[in-house]
Amino acid sequence: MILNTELEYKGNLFPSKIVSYKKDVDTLYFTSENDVVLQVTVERDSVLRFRFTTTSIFENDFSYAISQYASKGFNHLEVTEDDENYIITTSKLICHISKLDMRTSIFDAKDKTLISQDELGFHWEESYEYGGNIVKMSKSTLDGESYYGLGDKPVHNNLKGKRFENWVTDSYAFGRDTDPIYKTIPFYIGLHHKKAYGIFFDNTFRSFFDFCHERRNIASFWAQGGEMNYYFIYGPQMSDVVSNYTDLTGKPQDLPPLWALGYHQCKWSYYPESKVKEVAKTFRDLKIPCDAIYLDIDYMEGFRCFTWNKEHFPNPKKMVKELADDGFKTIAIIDPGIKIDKDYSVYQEGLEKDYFCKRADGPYMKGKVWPGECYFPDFTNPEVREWWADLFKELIEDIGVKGVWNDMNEPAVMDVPGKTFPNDVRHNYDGNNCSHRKAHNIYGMQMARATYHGLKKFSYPKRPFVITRAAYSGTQRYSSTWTGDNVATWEHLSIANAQAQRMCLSGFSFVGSDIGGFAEQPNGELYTRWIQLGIFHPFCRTHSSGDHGDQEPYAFDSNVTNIVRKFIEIRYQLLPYLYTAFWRYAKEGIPILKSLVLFDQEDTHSHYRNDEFVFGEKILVCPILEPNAKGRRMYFPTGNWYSFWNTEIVKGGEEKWVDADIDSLPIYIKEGAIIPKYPIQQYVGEKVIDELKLDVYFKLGKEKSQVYEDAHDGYDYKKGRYSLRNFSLVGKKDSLTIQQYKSGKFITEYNTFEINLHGVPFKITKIMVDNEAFDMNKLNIKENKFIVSKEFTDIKIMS
Ligand code: MIG
Repeated sequence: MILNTELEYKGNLFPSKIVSYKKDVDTLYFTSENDVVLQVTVERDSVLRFRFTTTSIFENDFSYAISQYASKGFNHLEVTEDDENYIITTSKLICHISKLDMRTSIFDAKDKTLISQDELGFHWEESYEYGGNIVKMSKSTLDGESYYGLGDKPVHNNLKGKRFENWVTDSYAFGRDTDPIYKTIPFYIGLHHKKAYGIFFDNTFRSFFDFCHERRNIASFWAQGGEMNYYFIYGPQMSDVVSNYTDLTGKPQDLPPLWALGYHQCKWSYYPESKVKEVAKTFRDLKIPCDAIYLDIDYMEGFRCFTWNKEHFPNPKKMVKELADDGFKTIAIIDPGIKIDKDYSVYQEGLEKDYFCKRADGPYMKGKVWPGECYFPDFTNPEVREWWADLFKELIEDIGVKGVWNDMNEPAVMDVPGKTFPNDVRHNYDGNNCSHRKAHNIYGMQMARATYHGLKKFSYPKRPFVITRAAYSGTQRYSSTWTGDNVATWEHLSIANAQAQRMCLSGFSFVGSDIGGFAEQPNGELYTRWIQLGIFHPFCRTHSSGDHGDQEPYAFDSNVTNIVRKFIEIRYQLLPYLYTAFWRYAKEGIPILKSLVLFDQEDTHSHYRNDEFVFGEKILVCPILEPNAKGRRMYFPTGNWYSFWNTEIVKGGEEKWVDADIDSLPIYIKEGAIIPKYPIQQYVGEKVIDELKLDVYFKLGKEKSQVYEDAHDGYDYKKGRYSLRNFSLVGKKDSLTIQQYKSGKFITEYNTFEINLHGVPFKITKIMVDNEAFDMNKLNIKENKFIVSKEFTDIKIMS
């Protein structure tokens, strides 16, 4: 027997001195004496990619995360050298690469300050067990540096002092600090001296991040295989870091249909058909707005995907149609496990076509999930993805289901250690055959991708809607997501708040939690507080496990129902505002929720704030996270903020007590904002929008607002059929001017705006609309309201 202890115990290895350097347009190659090659690609002036090999040859360059639409190109690139370093200069960055050991330092090109510096830099350990390397990177923490990001980690906003693992995991009833959980988003943001940068470690193996946990002034990351391959993304604004990361890994490829931003009702499970209809009817009877209802696993025949239990759902097409007639979109769950059953066509086909995952030596990957023993499609095979997409034909095109919910796609396997596939399972990985060690973290993402393509194809000309539990960086291109199996506790309400903010900071804004908690049962108060937060999450759905009782807005007492209704109504009124925020996210990668640190990184108070966030551009929200609260203390960012409820003005830059009894929530509007509102509807499209309300909040000074609209579904908006209104507001002591500049070819149904002025500090005596005097008899003086044509370009309100 050969005991290769020499190989096993070599320990950390490092690049030695650089012996050659080569430049190929935007890519530079540095080779060390011991055959390490560092490849630096200038993606943009503010984005550099670093890639290392230790064998002088790189692997095939393939990534599921990077979007084909990622922006490329830079204004300036210059490579120079001095005695110690190669020096790469772009218009935004200066990067030093040490000739001695390949360690890098990155500086702001403008003011030459240090942004990021390798400590040990790249190093590796050979993997005795699997071959290849455990690849590692360590960087020095700079003075006062904080860390953010990493997807769905259920922890405090600021990651400093903690260590994390990335391995997509089914985590029923996870808790604060449980790690890892459902998602792998190996992207973090560093912030120091008011400057932010990001690092995206695009490696799908099990990976780790340590932020000053192991060693006090060191941030490090490593993975159990693959390449050291990371992107450095400079701000200095954090919002630019996030938008550049999102540009790199992709924005949603389509806007969601507007109904998907409405309220969704879910349960494990609503069945039979009569139950589904009863729930839908109760919503309508009680006038609680709702756009979508979900069918969890029990709609299927023995949990076989793409089948129906005919006893409980004798005529799914009819049911789906009747629900649709009442404004409900039906969403159905589809899991990855395909039941081993020789009479089941999906199983037969998968077998015949050789589409199921196999173990290293050839047998199928067999695992137990809800249907019993299953095989699992290899979604990393492009042919399998196409097949999978086509399986949706009947469900979507014929039956009329409007959205698909992908669950258990970590992939989750029951009753086995690790709760997932063993490491040796083989994957196609788009022609880069590999084991599950490499494919695990992207398996769920590729399932969501295939599902998305199916929906896109069969929903046409409508837009697809997909929701997934598992995700890797880039999944936001295809799908929305939820935070998995949480619990009905106050602590989980605060976790949901942190997770939604963190996901938004991590490029994935279409996110929400199971409102009220999935496991266990909330009391009316907790449910109410959760709805109050949930209406401000981009994805807004109540979901719970059936074992724990009812969890509809009407399942508590009538007081709860009334408050919950009031808040869901607020969401429906704010739909044009949320849709505009979504459009900005899809276009520019600007997160829909902004943690205070992202909203105002200059203000160091914001660096450790957890609870408050800005919804869209102008609405500050602070959830109530404790029982029996009559209010709470919250931090107001700099500037003046109007109470949403009574337009009282609060001066920011400090922490203050705010009242918020059970029927209220701290919601504040940034001064100068123009907030668009639709009427309350029971579902999107219930009413013709015959007027757009604009809530205008006076400010001494200037402020810009936008309203984006289109047909709310379909693809015409991609051909220019959208309506974008840019408003600019200028307030002075004795006047207020609002100007509108409109672009896009879409013609909104309404012809007028109802303008509601808030906080105007003078008595209005005269209004000019496009240089003509407005009939003052038409001004509602008590409420400072009036109606104008939607075509106006200039309104001047005077004392
Ligand atoms: O093993 O489909 O997170 O939302 O209701 C549980 C049943 C499987 C887990 C999901 C949850 C869903 C449930 N699923």
